[in-house]
Amino acid sequence: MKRPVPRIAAIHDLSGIGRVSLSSIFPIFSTMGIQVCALPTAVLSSHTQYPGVKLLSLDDQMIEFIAHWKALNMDFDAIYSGYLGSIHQIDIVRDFIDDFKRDDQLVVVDPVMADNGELYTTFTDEMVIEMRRLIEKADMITPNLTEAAFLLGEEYSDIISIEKVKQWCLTLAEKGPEIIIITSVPEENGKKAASIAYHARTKRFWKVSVDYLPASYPGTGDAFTSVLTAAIMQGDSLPIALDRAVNFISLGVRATFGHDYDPREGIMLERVLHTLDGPVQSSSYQILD
Ligand code: PXL
Repeated sequence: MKRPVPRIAAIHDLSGIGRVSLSSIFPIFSTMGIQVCALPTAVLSSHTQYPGVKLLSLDDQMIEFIAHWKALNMDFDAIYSGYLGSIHQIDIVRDFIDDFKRDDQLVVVDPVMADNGELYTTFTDEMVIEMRRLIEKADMITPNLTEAAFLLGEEYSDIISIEKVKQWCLTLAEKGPEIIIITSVPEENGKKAASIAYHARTKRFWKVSVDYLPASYPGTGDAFTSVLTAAIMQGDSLPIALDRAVNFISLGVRATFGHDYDPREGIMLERVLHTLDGPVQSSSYQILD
């Protein structure tokens, strides 16, 4: 029988400072009526864009926690992985997906590893190669433009045509995932930022664009994929879920921008979370041919 409250296994880090990973995943999924079961990959004093970060990677504990979940016969309506604390964890997550796989389940891999053309400080070229193996297991992946370039071994440039992004989506879909979403695609000389979605079964592309604001907040990718995934779990179509996710982030950036504030803390989620408590209000997606 269908659960009254659907449940997702979230394989992400817990960072004490800065709204990334589990700190934003919990409030977003809870507001959207979905229970989060957290499998922490690492505990950090802050996310990695602060200097002097202290990181505890939880490889051994993950293996023990997963064994406990198996003994409890846990099952999940969706699985969602993000920031991983070590290269070894990529194999742990691959095995987790195999062990907990169900036919009617959504497996989301956000290949968190890079932004603005550069790998995050804790990531190496070897992890990029392993991440290419992890996305094969996913139904849906949500790389930003930089991560898509790393996954494909392509050169990153912040000037890229929509045609080329569509081609990247097709190549990524050949690796296994049915849904590819590439975010942070600059348009109109950087005046707009687009997110492109491709659904391999129906061979359709969608795009949602918003005005670009000159600010960058860590964790927006985690919040984006959380809203997108929760909306799909609630029954939204892919383009409507994309629309909700893009517009939620845009609202969060606008609510934050203009405050005298350290951008490393992330968007002020608490000021906009309530807008997620209800069905879609407006929509602006375009179908690409
Ligand atoms: O949202 C990306 C992210 C997640 N987790 C940690 C990070 C970052 C980005 O900097 O450092 C620990």
